[in-house]
Amino acid sequence: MGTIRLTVGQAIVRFMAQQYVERDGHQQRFIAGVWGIFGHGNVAGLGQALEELGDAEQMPYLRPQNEQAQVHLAAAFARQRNRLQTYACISSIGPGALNMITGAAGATVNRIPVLLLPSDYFANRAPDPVLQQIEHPVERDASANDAFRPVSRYFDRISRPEQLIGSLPEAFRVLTDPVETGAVTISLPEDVQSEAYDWPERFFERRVWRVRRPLPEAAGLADAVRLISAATAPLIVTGGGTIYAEATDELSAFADRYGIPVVETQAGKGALPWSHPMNAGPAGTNGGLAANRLARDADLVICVGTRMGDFVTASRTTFQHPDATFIGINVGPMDAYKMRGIPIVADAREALRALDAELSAAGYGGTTAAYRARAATLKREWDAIVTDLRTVNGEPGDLGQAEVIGIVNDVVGGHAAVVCAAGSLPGDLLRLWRVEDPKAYHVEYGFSCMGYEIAAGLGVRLAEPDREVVVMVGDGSYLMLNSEIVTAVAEGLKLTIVVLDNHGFQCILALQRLVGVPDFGNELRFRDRSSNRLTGPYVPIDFRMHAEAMGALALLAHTPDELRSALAQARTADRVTVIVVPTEPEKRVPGFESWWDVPVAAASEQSGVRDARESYVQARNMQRTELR
Ligand SMILES: Cc1ncc(C[n+]2csc(CCOP(=O)(O)OP(=O)(O)O)c2C)c(N)n1
Ligand SMILES: [Mg+2]
Repeated sequence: MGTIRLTVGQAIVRFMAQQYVERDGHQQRFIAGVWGIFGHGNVAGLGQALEELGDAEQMPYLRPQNEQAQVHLAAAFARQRNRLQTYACISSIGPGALNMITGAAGATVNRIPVLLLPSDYFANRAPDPVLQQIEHPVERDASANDAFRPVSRYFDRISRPEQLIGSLPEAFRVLTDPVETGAVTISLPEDVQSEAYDWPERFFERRVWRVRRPLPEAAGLADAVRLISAATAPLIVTGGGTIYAEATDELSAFADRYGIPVVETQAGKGALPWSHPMNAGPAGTNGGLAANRLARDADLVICVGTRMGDFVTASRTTFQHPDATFIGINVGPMDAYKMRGIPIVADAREALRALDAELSAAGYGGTTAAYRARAATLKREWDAIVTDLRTVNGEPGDLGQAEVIGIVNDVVGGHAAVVCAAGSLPGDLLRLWRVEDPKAYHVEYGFSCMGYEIAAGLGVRLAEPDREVVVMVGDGSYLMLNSEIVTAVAEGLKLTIVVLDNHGFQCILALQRLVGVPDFGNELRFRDRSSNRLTGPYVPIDFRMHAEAMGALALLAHTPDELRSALAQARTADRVTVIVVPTEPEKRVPGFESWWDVPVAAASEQSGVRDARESYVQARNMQRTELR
C-alpha cells in the first residue's frame, strides 16, 4: 500500500474531511469546519495545515474571540443538528487550551459531540519550560491539558505521529456514538504537530460512521406493557434524547393514542408543541402547575431520553406517589436505570414504536376518561396562568422579565430558535416561552454555563441558516462573555440578542433570600465607603453603546412599544442586533408547588437563616432518596 507524506497537522485536516455520518440513510460530513485561535503551540502545526489544505479539503477555518466561546458555539451547532455534525476546536498551549475546559464540560454534561485539539508542551522537551508550560515539579509528564481528562469522553496525547492512526478513528467512534458522545480531546504537542510522517493511504479513505439506533429488548418491553396497563395515572417525561433521536412524531402519536400526558425538561421542551393537548408543560423546580400536580400523583413515570437532573426531579421531590414506578427509555444505560427505572436501553424512536406496537397488540386502550379530563383541565388552567404572566401589566416603563418574554415570543413566534443558558431566564423561558417545533427551544441547562448564550446563538445560526435566532441573555451573562458579537459581525451572521438589564445576578439574589441570607454581593453596585460592602448605587452600564462599539445594530427598549419596534428593526436588519431592555428586578415569576435542594447554613446568629434552616430540614423529608 502506498503512503502519503504529511505533517501531523495536515494529516488531521485531511482525515477530518473524510469522516461522514449516516443515520436513516442520510449521509453528511461530520466536521463542518475548524474554529481556532493561534499561538506558538499551533500556528506552525494545525495553523499551517489549515492554510495549505483547508480550501482543498473544504475544511473552513473560523476565528472566534475566545476559546471557551468556540466550544460553546460548536456544541450549540451540534445540538441544533441533532448531534449529526459538529466543529473541531483548536487552541494553542496553556491558557488557550484551558479556556476550552469549561466548554468541554458543558458539552460532556449535555452529551453533545465536540472535537477539541489543544496544543501541548514539546514532546521532545528540548526547550522546557516552554512559554505557558506548567512545569509540574513532581509529575514531569503532567501538563495543563490533563485537566481535560475528567471533562472529556475520550482523551489522548499524541507524542509520536503514528499514534494518530489509532487515536483519530477512536475519537470519531466516540463522537458519533449516541451513548458515549461528549467532548473528545486529542492533545497535540507543538513539535509533534509539525513533524512529518508517511501515512498509509487508507488512513485518508472516506469513512462513514453509522449513528446507532439500538432496538429495545423484548423483556423490557414486556415489563413496560405490564406496568403501563396496570397504571392509573401514567405520565411521560421527555428529555433532549427524544429530539436528538427525531422521535417527536412518535412521542406525539403515543401520547395521543393512549391519553398519557407529557411533561418537559429543559432539553426536552419543544418535543411537543406547547398547544399539543397532551403537553402538560414543564415539571420540577422550574415547572408549572399542571405538570407538577400530575407528576406529584403519577403512579408510573415513563422517562424518555432524559438524564433526570435535579431540576426535573426537584431534587427528588417531584414524584410523591408512594409506589411511583419508573420506566427508563434511554439509549444510555446510566440514564435508563435512574430512579430505580425498569430500563429499556434503546433509541427513543425505536423504543416508542416498539412499545406502541406491543401495547396495541396487548389490547391496551389507554388511560381512563376521568384521568384525561383531569389532565385537560390542569393544562387549561396552566395555559391561562402563562398567558397572564406574559401579559403586560403596570407602567409601560416598568417591564418585568415575564412580560419581555411574552412580547419577544409574540413577535418572533414559536418557530424562531430561542437560545439561553443561565440566570433566571431559563426557568422563566421554560414556563412561559411557547414553542411550536422541536428545534425552536435551545436552552443549555445541563451545565447552565453563563457565557454560553451569545456564542451558542452563532452556533445555532450556522446550523440552521434559515431559522430566526433570538438569544435571551441576562446582564450578568452578557458581561461574562459577549465578545462573539464581534465574530457575528465579521462572519456576517444575523441574529437578535436581547439583553435583560436588571443590575446583576437576580436569580442568585432570590436564592440567597430563600436560604435566609440578606442581600449580599449579587447586584452590580458600587462599593459603599461606610459599610465597606457593595451596597452603593447601581453601577450604570451603557450596554447599548457597548454593543454598538462592537459593530452590532444596538437598540434600547424601555417600553413594550419600543421593544416591539426594536424587534421589528432587528428582523429587517442585515446584521447582528442587540436590544437592551431594562427590567424591574423585583417583578419575579413565582414557584409552582416545587422545591430545589440548596443547603441552608446549619448554624447562624441570624434568625432569618435559622428559620430558613428549619424549613429546609422539613422540606428534605419530601426527598425520595430511595429511588435509585
Ligand atoms: C460560569 C458561571 N458562573 C456562575 C454561575 C452561577 N450563576 C448562575 S445564574 C448567575 C447570575 C446570572 O446573572 P444574569 O445573567 O444577570 O441573570 P439574572 O439572574 O439576573 O436573571 C450566576 C452567578 C453560572 N451558572 N455559570
Ligand atoms: Mg441580571
